Amino acid sequence: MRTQLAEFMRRMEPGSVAVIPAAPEATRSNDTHYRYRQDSDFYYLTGFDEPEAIAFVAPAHPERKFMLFVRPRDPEQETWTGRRAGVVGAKERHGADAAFPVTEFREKLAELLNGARTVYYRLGVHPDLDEALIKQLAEMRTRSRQFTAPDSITDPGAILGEMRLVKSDAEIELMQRAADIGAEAHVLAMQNVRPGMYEYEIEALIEYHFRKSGAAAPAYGTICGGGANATILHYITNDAPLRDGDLVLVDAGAEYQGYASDITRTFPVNGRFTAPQREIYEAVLAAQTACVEMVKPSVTWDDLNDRAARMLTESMLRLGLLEGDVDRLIEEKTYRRFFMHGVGHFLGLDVHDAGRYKLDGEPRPLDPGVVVTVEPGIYVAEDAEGVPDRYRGIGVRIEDDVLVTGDGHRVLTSKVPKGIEEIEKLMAH
Ligand SMILES: [Mn+2]
Repeated sequence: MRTQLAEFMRRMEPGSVAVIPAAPEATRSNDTHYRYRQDSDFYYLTGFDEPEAIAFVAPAHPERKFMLFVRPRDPEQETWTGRRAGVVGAKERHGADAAFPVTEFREKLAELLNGARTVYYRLGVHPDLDEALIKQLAEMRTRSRQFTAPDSITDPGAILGEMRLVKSDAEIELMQRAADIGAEAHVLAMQNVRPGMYEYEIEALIEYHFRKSGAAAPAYGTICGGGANATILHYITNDAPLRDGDLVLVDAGAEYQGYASDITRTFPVNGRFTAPQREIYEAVLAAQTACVEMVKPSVTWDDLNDRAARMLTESMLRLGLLEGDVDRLIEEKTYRRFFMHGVGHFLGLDVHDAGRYKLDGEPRPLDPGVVVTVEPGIYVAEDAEGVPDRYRGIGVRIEDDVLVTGDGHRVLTSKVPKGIEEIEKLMAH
């Protein structure tokens, strides 16, 4: 049995069962679908990558602790849409104690739930299954001489989130690979960008490297914003020409065997930073480097956010973007005019990964095995009022992926440079 599944069973309440469905296929338009992406919790527990599957987990059952309901083998369908493991494959290759066609799930549901005190199931994601489960529970309660219905439906996210948050050595290896592929792609972008190219050419170059390296896909929509487009946080249109004298902000990461990297670099289209670009860049780099250096066990998100906010506010004052008293500007979060997002997030199977940012309302200390992004930025809109002209339309973000280790941290994305001299040197060749 997969270690993740065994650990999940260990953490489930006594006398409970779990229903964990696969992600549905997503329609792109009419009868075409997006490339299939498995639900992260389902994938984490089962490693099974097909749609229309349901895992049923029953730790107290003597033989059938892990059941998979799957699409059955169907030679005609498989000719159209691809190979299926089927019920035999689910048992032989995916470790299920028992497997059935997914069409039999609902008729078996009463028998499966009978006697369990709690059923772990995430409501609100699969409306059809929500309805089937709730109806089944109601029916079992009316037939109480025959069935004992579970008392509660509990979200499995609390258990799974905490498990997913702390990465095993095997997961860290996959994340390092995702980070390497991502970092190499950013290096390629720096080496190949030229004035007159379009943003989508950089996007294509990066995603070409992802796929060529065996990554399933970008882990999120690749952001490639030249000039003032860099000041739009989730700019993914990527259709403008890159101009001589502008910066380009690239936020792109690969998904490798389910795990994400998330990297941002900002560099000059022509290979040389201008003085105003350099001033903003140095301010962001100083905050980013300081925050990365802080990452170690017991540090909290509040510590990191406070440090970034203070350093960036001091720089904004020095550059004339803000005026006033530094403590007051921080307290009133005035810096949010130019730094409007948090300093980072958890990273893993999801780009914004599972796991709680606060525990009992208190800022959570980071634990060894957690992977975070550190990504401060400064964004000065083209039409920003009351700012020096020289900074208008400049957006800079620098983002690395950082593993918390036993006594400090390891930067997973160090293969791509971020110092001004290193970037200019790389781009000069
Ligand atoms: Mn990020």
